[in-house]
Amino acid sequence: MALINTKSFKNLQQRITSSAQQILNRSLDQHVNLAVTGLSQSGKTAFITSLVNQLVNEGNGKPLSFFNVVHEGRFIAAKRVPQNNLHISRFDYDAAMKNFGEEEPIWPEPTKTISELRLALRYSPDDSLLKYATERATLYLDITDYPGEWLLDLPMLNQTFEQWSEYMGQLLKAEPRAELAQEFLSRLESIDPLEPVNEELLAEIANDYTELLHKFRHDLGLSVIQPGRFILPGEHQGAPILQFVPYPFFGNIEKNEYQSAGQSTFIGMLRARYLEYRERIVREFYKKHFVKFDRQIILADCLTPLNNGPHAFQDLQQAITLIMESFAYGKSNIISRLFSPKIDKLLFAATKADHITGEQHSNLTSLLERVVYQAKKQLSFDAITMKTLAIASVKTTEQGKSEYQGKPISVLKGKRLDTQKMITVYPGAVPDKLPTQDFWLKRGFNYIAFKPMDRVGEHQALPNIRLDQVLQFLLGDKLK
Ligand SMILES: Nc1nc2c(ncn2[C@@H]2O[C@H](COP(=O)(O)OP(=O)(O)OP(=O)(O)O)[C@@H](O)[C@H]2O)c(=O)[nH]1
Ligand SMILES: [Mg+2]
Repeated sequence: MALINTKSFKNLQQRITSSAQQILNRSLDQHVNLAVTGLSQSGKTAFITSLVNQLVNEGNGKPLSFFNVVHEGRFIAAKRVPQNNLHISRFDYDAAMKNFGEEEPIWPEPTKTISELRLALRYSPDDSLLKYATERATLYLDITDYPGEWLLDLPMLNQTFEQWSEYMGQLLKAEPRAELAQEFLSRLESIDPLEPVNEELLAEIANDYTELLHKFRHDLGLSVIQPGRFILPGEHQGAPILQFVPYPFFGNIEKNEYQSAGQSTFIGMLRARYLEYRERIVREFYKKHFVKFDRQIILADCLTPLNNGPHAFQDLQQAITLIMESFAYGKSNIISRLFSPKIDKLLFAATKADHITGEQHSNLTSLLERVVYQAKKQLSFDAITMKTLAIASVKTTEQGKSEYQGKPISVLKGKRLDTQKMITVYPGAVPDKLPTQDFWLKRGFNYIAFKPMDRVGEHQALPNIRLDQVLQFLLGDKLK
């Protein structure tokens, strides 16, 4: 029998303990895929930048009081680590922070496609079982930024070209779109659908339609834009897969003529491209990205549509209903039938809450809740926890008191985005329910856009409203 001396036995014992510890640590490492979305300009880039900034600086200056792992002193550190998916663009945190660090801070540039960033969060587990097993654990957090417009396309997976065209036709022929769409629709109707397809004409018509969608979004402030990739094409810019349009004149063709029309005809080519778009772009996004998300935050700017009037606000409501179909995991819902998504927590955040005074925040939250509630009534949401918050990723205003007609009122002080001048204003009240006609007639509000006030360095935390509550809802249970 071989004898082991005491020293080498102790060494062996230490080695076994430390590798057991390593195995345990490894098995304790967790991973969360957090997806951030919202329509263009809803505040995605500002949000992700601020969220990462709060974590790497631990809310420096203004502690993250509602984020338990920090509040309880168990948070060790967060750092950026190389992302997993090398084929996806990197979220440009440094560029955004550089903007906030300029002498005259500016907002980050608009972004047009999907991007990703990975953080490693080190913390001490609180759970009694884990606490004795290891002193530290790591949560890997993958954050994905993608345009909310891409989710507007989900219903297309369930629609034939005819059905989709009919739905688009209803939108295009009704106000507020009808006036702008008139010329496009007349040109489209003048084309014989069974004539041989002319690629150049098709590209032109698709271009007209894309321009129209941009006008709906930017001139009228509308939100329901389909196909979503037409205004945010990502890597498909200029590709023929984006060159088709809805054809809302099926009354002009015999059913059997349409069915037998081949790809060499105008209508046949529209149908073929629609199907290609549906399968290659819409379905691919859900299969490749969406099914991997664990948690989702949907950002909604409710204030700009309120400024833009009743049509814009109703359109935002409709867009949110369409977006929510992607999270309706009841058995009969399209998303559950086609994919197996695993998102278990969904946060709706009304952004830019620093554009209104503090006592209006609860109204903004209730307003968004009402919008979401409309969609909830129509769909079934099993096994998904939802919450609604009013937030500001980067707080740009200070609140003060003033007097109006002998009564004290709250006011905001900040630098206007357009004139860059300091102003003190009362922007008005936010409705706590879906706005009535009376609300629109009175128009007692004007929400003004502000620019970031003070420069914020790389190692400072960006001022914000309720990002600690966002973190607690989305990650709190993973950091116990
Ligand atoms: N006051 C204030 N304005 C904000 C805040 N977040 C975003 N904004 C404003 O909203 C604009 C759009 O913000 P982004 O973060 O770029 O929005 P986005 O959703 O990434 O926009 P796209 O990349 O174009 O889709 C900014 O340029 C700001 O003017 C905020 O927390 N407070
Ligand atoms: Mg962006």
